Amino acid sequence: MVESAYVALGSNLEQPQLQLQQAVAAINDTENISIVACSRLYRSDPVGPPGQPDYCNAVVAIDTSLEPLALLDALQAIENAHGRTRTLHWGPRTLDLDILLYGNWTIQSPRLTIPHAQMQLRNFVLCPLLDIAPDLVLANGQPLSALVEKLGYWGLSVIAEDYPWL
Ligand code: ROI
Repeated sequence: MVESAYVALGSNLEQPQLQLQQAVAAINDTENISIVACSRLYRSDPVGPPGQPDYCNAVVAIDTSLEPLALLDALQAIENAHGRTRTLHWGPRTLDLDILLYGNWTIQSPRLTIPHAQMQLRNFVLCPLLDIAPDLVLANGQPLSALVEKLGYWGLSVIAEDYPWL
């Protein structure tokens, strides 16, 4: 059974744009995952502790036959390969890969919450998501476009319309 899912990418260390380009390629190279669409690439003001570098953010749509926890394992393996360590809460990171949506599934487990718990509050997630899912309606019945209108593009700028995967 193939599901469509959305994955958010974020990085603010060690050449963030390159991290994201390599991550998209790594996701697509993973068995049982293929990239269907990529958002534009954004620079974003950091949310969280001050004094961190700006972030690079994007969202990709994937098709996958992996179950949610297997997908999480695969994405965490890519994060780890990019030198991700989990230290400071909301601190800087080389690569963050978050599952936003997995089909129409709702999951509340210790390792995974779907839809992603904070996605509705974060324009650095919703604005790229809107690029590739303009007609998406969230589980609570709110159209994504209305949420983006409410949050705005504050603190965000587009740095690439499209980009080669590396
Ligand atoms: N801030 C921005 N702008 N982009 C992110 O991807 C991001 N990720 C995080 C925290 C630390 C909350 N801040 C962020 O995990």
